[in-house]
Amino acid sequence: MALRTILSYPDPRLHTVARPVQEVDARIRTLVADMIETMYDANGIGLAATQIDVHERVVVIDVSEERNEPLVLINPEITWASPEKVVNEEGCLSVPGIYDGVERSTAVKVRALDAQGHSRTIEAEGLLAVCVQHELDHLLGKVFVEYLSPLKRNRIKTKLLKQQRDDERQARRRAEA
Ligand code: GNR
Ligand code: NI
Repeated sequence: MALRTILSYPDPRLHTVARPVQEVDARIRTLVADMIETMYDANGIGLAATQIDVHERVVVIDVSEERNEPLVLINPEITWASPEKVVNEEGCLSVPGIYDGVERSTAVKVRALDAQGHSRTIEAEGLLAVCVQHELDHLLGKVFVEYLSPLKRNRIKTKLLKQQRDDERQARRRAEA
């Protein structure tokens, strides 16, 4: 298994639309294992393949307290979304340090393949429903900040670009020392 690098907003690759997985084979199972490892390492509750620059419809999620119940969703599709919606505070591993409210359905049903390639249906509510919708957006090239006002989004963009420049400068200084 291996850790993969998570892309940071406003990286344009985060807006790539993922294509469906053709076959759940050894390559996909390696991808899934790496994604689970990367998600746990980053203390996230979910990760979409898009975030590690792999543009296939693969998502991993773990909303359990003990972080030992990984959920694998391959070619996920939302088959039902509740008309009832609620605003939740969201964050994203690709938008570090930024949290803001996003309106989502309170419950969804999802059909997806698991890591064995078996089709299954999941009924999600609460944090799992939020996370499923957040991850499926990533597969469509959508980051949660796109639900915010252009003013907020531009402030976030500027802040993260500055942070990335500062981080790179620091890394260079350390390399020279
Ligand atoms: O770790 C994460 N936490 C989170 C909190 C509220 C709403 C959505 C999320 S998903 C995020 C991990 C991530 O960026 N997945 O794409
Ligand atoms: Ni995210």
